[in-house]
Amino acid sequence: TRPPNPGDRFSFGLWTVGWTARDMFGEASRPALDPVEAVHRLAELGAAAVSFHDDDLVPDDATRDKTLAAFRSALDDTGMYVSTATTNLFGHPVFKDGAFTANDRAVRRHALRKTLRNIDLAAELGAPTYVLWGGREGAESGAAKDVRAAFDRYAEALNILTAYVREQGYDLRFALEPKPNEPRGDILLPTIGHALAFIGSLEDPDLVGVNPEVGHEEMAGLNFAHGITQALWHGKLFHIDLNGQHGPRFDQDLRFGAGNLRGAFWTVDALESGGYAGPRHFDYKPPRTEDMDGVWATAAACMRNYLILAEKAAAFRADPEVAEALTASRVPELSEPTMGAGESLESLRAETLDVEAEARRGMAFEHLDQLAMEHLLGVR
Ligand code: 3MF
Ligand code: MG
Ligand code: MG
Ligand code: MG
Repeated sequence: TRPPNPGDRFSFGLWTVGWTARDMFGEASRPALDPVEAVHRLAELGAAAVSFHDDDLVPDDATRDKTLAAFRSALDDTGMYVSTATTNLFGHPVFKDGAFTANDRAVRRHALRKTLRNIDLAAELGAPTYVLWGGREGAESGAAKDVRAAFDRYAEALNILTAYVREQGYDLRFALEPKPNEPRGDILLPTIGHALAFIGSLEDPDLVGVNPEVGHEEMAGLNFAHGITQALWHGKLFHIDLNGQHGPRFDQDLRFGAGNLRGAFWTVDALESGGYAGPRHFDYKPPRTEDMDGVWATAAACMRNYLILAEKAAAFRADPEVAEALTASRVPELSEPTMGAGESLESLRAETLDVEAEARRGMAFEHLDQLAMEHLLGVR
């Protein structure tokens, strides 16, 4: 497999390689990482872009201008760009009951202020997408959140933000990132499907899409490749968070390809053959066991695993035996309209099907899946 290059459009959150590995039970196991160093190291590894939360890059007003100047030079020196920006609306305890849906109106207004400010920075830095992960928008108990009112406020916030972007003439779209739980017991917009339905009720739905994360859907036991394919079908896959997860448990944020490897194979297949044109963005956490060498090893591995899987998926799609197996499984037939041009309901009603004979016919999916497995295992 060839090394990654900027044409692959790989992107990393500053908070991924920069995670100091402080967790629920333990202190940080790694030192803080300067965003400038992150940009240089990721560029050397073949990445094209970075993304950031306001607080990852400019946590402190006193040093804001200096930090931004250094960050811009790092981008200029390396040719890296900013693929997305987002707001940290979860770290500070002021957001303990949420941001756009906090019960406390003053907190909601603070969250909007913080977001508007970072949208200006995102636009200045040329980010095409602004991600909104509502990590604290949720509850631990039933009566604590008036869920209908919360959706009113969530939509109100999105309507304000989309109107602002239109007014300013920014070339920026929003991507909502669903997650079922963690850090809240239950988070609003828990899955891709919930987010897509919500977007349909906004005032400016064209400006809003989704940023699904592998691990988040898999935490809910869902099929990620199916989820992103539905998002693509709706024209709503604006961005993606790639990582790894071992089934429904805490958010593991493993490097891409770790955890559910077969899911990763179908994810890459869905992206590569589904017309996704955005950045291949990694949102993962190098495990707490790793030192900085281990961090860079995981970053390189995310990209390498993607490229390996893209090769495997392409080989699977190009294999003549696979083409035969797909036909035997009648997969291409699903692309034919059920009612063809000129066919009437009358002709449909006039037809009969030998249901017993049809029912006896196998679908041969297992053979097809075995071919995929053998491509993935490298024996074909
Ligand atoms: C949490 C996440 C977030 C979001 C980020 C927005 C810290 O599980 O996935 O990462 O991705 O806030 O992009
Ligand atoms: Mg996540
Ligand atoms: Mg995660
Ligand atoms: Mg994420």
